[in-house]
Amino acid sequence: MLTTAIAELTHRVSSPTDIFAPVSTPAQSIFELSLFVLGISGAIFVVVAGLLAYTAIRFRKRKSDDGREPPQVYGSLQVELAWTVTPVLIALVLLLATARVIFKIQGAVRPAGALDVTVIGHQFWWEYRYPGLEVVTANELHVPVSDPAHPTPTFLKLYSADTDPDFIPNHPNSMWIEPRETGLYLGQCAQYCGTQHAKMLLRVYVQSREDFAAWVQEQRQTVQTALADGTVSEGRKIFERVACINCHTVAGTPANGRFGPDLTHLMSRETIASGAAPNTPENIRRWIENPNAIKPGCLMPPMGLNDPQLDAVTAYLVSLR
Ligand code: HEC
Ligand SMILES: [Cu+2]
Repeated sequence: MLTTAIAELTHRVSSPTDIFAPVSTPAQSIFELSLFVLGISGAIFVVVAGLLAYTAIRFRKRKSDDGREPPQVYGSLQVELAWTVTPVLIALVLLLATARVIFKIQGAVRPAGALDVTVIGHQFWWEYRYPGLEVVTANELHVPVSDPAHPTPTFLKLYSADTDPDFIPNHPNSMWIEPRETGLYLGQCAQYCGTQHAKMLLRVYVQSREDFAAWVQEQRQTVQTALADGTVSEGRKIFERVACINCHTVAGTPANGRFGPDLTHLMSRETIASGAAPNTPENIRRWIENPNAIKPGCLMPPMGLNDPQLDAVTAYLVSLR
């Protein structure tokens, strides 16, 4: 009751990354737990701070004090038992409540409609691979909304492409989400991974089941580049000649690099470079000319293309829908 009221209230004024407005089942359980913990620690704070304030005022130094020390009390079994047993009991309650939520989330049964996504954290962008669906994309994760009658949660396997000391390389972590409201949700890289860590946004698009199916359909189509267009085919030639293909994949072409984002359906994304810039032809051109101008320290080098080459490569990339 109380938690829904608080969620309701904060939802109206929420930022896209508001921890007080959960819309996914595990997030809701964690939110309820955090309110419980906050409640208990808040009560302890009020009691302790209240006693402290009372004591400081009630027993303050007065003119009438005779300067004698108050009676000193050593080794009271009752007092010592009370201040040992009470905190132990409180800590035990918090521990059990937390363990319950952890086991509930980790032990969730996987319904038949669950979706799998492999998430790979690169410096400084996200790779998403949908193993069952043959879809690969970057930075913008699309998942279906889950309806409690036919749950379609998303199970994520998380890998790190680099050797982040907090992550064991090649040892996947896993988590699941079950969003109940469509919309765009923003996330932030949570492990400091280098210069461009701050510009490593992740965007989660929660879509209705039909919209998600349509998106998957689109992503599975092979690209039809308008090769009849002179500039586009010229751009493709340059793209395949100047090492872009060592780092980028465009399905159905010789480009099969995995170091940078998959560009097969580049134009289906709203942003480039992990949310660092809106995905417009001007920004793509600016990006290829000098990635560091948009994202200083990112791991794509400027490729030294001249103006006509930049125009041609941009025309080719813009044709990748
Ligand atoms: C050394 C590897 C490398 C080469 C060569 C390279 N790129 Fe990249 N590219 C990257 C990396 C890494 C990123 C991701 C940067 C980030 O977001 O931090 C990227 C990002 C991009 C993006 C943005 C994609 C998105 O969805 O965010 C475009 C477009 C792009 N590269 C085009 C090109 C073109 C065109 C060339 C050739 C002229 C090229 N790249 C050459 C590594 C490379
Ligand atoms: Cu980071």
